[in-house]
Order: sequence, then C-alpha cells, then structure tokens
Amino acid sequence: MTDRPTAVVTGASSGIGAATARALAAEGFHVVLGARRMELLEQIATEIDGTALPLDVTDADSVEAFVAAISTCRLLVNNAGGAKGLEPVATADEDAWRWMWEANVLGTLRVTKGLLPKLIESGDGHIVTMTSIAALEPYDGGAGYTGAKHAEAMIHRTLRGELLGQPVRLTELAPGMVKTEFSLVRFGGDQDKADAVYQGLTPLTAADVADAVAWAATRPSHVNIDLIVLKPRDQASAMRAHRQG
Ligand code: 8X3
Repeated sequence: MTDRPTAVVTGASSGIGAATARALAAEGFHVVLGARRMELLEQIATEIDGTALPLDVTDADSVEAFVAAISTCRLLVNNAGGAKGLEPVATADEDAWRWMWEANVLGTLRVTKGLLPKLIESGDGHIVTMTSIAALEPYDGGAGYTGAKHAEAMIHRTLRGELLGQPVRLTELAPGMVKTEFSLVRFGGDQDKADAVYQGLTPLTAADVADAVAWAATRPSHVNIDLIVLKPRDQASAMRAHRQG
C-alpha cells in the first residue's frame, strides 16, 4: 500500500512512456507501468518504486486484466501506440494500418474506458493522451498514422465535453520530432532510415516531453491544460524542418 496518488502510464518500457514514468515518480506519484516488454518495465519500476504490469493495448483481454489489477487511479497517461511504415496511400499496407488503428485508437479507447470509473472515483482524475503533430496535420506517406492519431485525438477531445461536471481533467500532448524508438519501429528496425529522420537537427528528447506531462499534471485541480504542442526549434511542421549540412 502507498499513500502516493497513482499514475498509470501505458507504453512505459521505453521512450516517452519510460521518461514520463520517471518524471511522475519524481513528482510524488506511485506509477503503474504497463507494456509488453516486462524485463525493461520491471527495471524501471524498481528504479522508481513503481509497479510493472503486463499490457498489450491491442488485446482486449490483456487490457481487462491490466485494469482489474489497478485499485486506484488519479492520472492516466495514454502513451502506447506508434507508426508502421511511411508508404503513400497508393501502396498502403492494410496490416500496418490495422495495427496502427488497434494500437493508437482502440488501445487508447480500451484503457480509457477501463480506468474511467477509477479516475472519477479518485475525485481529482486526469487523462493525458500522447497524440502527435500527426493528429493536427497530414503529411505525405503518413495517412495510416495521421488517420489513427486524428481518431485517437477525437476520443480524447470528445471526452473533454462528455466529462464536464465530473472531476476529471484532460490534457492532449502533441509532440513533433522526438528521438526515441519511434522511427526504428516505423521502419521495421532499419537503423539508417531511423537515424536519417533526426539528421542535421536537434530533436526533442523523451525527457523534454515527460517534463511537459509532469507540468500539466501538477497544476492546481481547477486548471485544465487542454493541448500542448511541442516541436524542436528547427521543425515548423511535419514536412518542414531546417537541417544543417
Ligand atoms: C511522431 C511525429 O511527425 O513523425 O508522432 O508523425 S511525426
């Protein structure tokens, strides 16, 4: 048992999720970390005195078991998700699209639905959803991901109205270029392609994004930070960046 408020972070085994778990623990939360890679998850949980639980957001049974293992929840960070491929619509891969829809859209829906009663019950709930600048604009080759991120954002933004009158805040985080495993996953493990995304500029780090989550989560209860868009100084939009050399 702990008297710290509970924060649940999905996709917490690496990148923005892991950095967010660390930042929230530093702010006094007991963090429940969910992800598929248990070894990594348990290392981080031990480091921050949190709790690691297996979670595959694309699997309804896994989400159900995850939610059942959580007794209280004051803050939920919907971070699990990602992109697969960068093909134009003309050659879109349906399996990649299906996965992106499952992970980003239905995954966020399942976890949010499951934890909503506990967030309300806490009397001071907060849902942070990690969308992307891909939830704000289209870009070439990105339709599978931008479509899924727009849909995920709509779940989140719809709740902002549906939960009026309930003690739950909603914050959407929309990062641009952040150097994590994101591009490595998108390009199926091709390190050269992943590195090229960040070449010639200084991308955001996972800690930069986590810092924004921690800030939003520690404002007074009556203050709702609706949307934070973060990009590197050298990035104006998904398709427009300044690169050295
Ligand atoms: C990641 C940002 O621009 O690669 O969500 O879609 S982008």
